[in-house]
Amino acid sequence: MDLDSISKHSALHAKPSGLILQYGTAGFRMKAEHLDHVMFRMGLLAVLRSKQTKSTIGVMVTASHNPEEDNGVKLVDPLGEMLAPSWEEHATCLANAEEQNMQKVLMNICKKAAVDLQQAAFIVIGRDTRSSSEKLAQSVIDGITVLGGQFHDYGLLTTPQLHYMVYCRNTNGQYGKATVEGYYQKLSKAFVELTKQAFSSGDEYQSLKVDCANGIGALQLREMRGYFSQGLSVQLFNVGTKGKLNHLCGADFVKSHQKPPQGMEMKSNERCCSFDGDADRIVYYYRDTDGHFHLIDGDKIATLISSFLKELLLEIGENLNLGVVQTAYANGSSTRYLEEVMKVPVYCTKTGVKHLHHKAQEFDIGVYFEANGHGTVLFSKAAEMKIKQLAKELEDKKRKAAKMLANIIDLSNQAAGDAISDMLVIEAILALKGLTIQQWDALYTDLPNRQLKVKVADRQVICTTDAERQAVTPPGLQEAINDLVKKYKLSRAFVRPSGTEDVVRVYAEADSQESADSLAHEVSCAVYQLAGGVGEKPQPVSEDI
Ligand code: 16G
Ligand code: MG
Repeated sequence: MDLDSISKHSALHAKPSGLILQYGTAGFRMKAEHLDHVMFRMGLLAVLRSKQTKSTIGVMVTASHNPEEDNGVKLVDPLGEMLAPSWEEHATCLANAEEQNMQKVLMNICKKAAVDLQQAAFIVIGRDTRSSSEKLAQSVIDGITVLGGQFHDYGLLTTPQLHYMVYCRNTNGQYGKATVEGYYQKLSKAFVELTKQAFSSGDEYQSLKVDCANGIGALQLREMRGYFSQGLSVQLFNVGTKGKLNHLCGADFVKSHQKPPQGMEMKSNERCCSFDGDADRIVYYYRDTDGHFHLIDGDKIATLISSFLKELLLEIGENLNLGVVQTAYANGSSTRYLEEVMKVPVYCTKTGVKHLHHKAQEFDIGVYFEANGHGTVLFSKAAEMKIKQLAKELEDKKRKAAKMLANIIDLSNQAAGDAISDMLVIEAILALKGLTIQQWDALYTDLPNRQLKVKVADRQVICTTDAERQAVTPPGLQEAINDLVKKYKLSRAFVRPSGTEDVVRVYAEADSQESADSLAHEVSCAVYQLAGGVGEKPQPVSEDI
C-alpha cells in the first residue's frame, strides 16, 4: 500500500471537516455536494473488500428514490448481497476519518479484517442518471486506482443490474453473462418462453404503462423491450426528458401518497406500474370505472407470486418448502390472506432488504417483498437443480408446471429485488392465469393505514424488538401504544427509528381510514411526549397529507 500516494490523492477529495456520516440500510446518502470524499474512500474500501473476499465487488452510485440533488453509494458483496455488517462499520469509520487519520484507519481495517494486500482486486461500478453521478463515479475510480485495483465501469445501470453483474462474475458466468446484453437476454428469454404457453390459444396481447420516475429504468427498458416484445408491449412515461427525477412520480411517490404519478395518462382499468429512481422497486395501480385509484403494493405482488408458485408446486407434487417474508409494514390483510387462505407460512423481519433476503434464503423457495415494492423470489441451489431436472423428466401437465417454475427461476433476479424482473414475473403470471388487474386487486382488501413521521432529539432512544413490532425503550412507550391500539377495531401500530432519515416512523392500521389516521396521530403524540419530540407537536392528519 503506497501510503504517500493515498494521502496525496485523498487531499484531492478532501473531507469537509466535522462531517459525520453513517453507512445505513441504503449505504451513504445525502446531498451530492458532500459526497466526493465518501466516493473516493468507498473506492479504497471496495478494493480491500475485494482482496479479502478474493472476489469481484460492486460499487453503485445512486440515491434511489431521493430527490435529484441527493446522491449515495453502496457496496455490493460477492454474491450480489448487501455489504456484510462488519464492513458497514469499516465503511463508516473510513468515511468519517479526518484527513490525517486516514492511513491509520485503513491499516486498522486491513488488520481487523485480515486483508491480504498482495491479493488482486476487481471492482465493477454502476451509476444512476443523476447529474452528479458521473463525477462521483470518477471519484470512486480514483480510490480504486490509487490502491492498485482493477475495475470495469458499466456506466448507467439500474441497481439490480449491478448486483446481477457482480453475481455473474463471481460464479464464472454460470448465473448469466456479465453484460447488459446478457441481462436483457437472460430475462427476456425466460419471459418469452413462459408467456408462450399463455398465448398459444388466442391473440391476447399484454400491454402495460410504466412510470420510470425520470430515472435509469427508462433507458434500460427502452433498450430491453425489443427483446421481449413478443410477450409484452410496454409504454414508457416519465422517461427523463422533461420531468425531474422522482419528482411527483415513481414508486415511492405513488406508494406514500397513494395517488397516480404526474405525467402518465391513465384510462380506466388500464394496468400501470411505477419504478423508483434506480429501478429496484415496483408498485402497480389502476383507476376503476368510477375514477377511484387502486394501489397494488409489494404485499399484493408477493401474494400473486407466491400463490402461483404454490399452485405449480402442487401440480408437480414435489415437497419443496415455500415461505413468504414481509416486514412490520405489510398490510394485516395480506398476512391474513397468505396464512389463512393460501396456507403459506409468513415470516416478519426488520425493515431493509438485507434482512428479508437473508430470511428468504432459508427456504427452498423464498418470496420476499417490502410493502414499498422492493423484493424478489429466491430459489435455493438444490431447489433449482431439482426443478430443472423435473422439467426434463416429468410427463405432460407436471412437466409443463416444472418448466414454468424453471422459467421463473431464470426470470427472477436472485441477487436483488429488481423492478424490471419483477414486472416480467408479474406480467407472465397475469397472462398465464388470465387475470385482469382488478381480479388481482380483489384477492383481498387492504386495511386502511397511515404512516407518519415524528421529529425527536435523538431517534436512537427508540429501541425495538420482535422485528420492529415492539418498542423496548423509552420506558412506557409500548404500553402507551398498546392502550391506544385497544381503542380501535382491527388495529395495529408500531414505531421505529428510520434508517435513512432523521425521524421516527409511525405506522397504524385499523378498520377505517379515520381510525387509522386517528390512531397514527395518537401514537405520534405518544412518541413526541415519551421519546423527546422536538419542534411543533404532531398535528392531526389532514386530507392532503
Ligand atoms: C432503504 C432500504 C429499503 C427500506 C428503506 C426504509 C435497501 C436496499 N433499501 O431504502 O429496503 O424499506 O430503506 O427506510 O435496503 P427507512 O428506514 O427510512 O424507513
Ligand atoms: Mg431504489
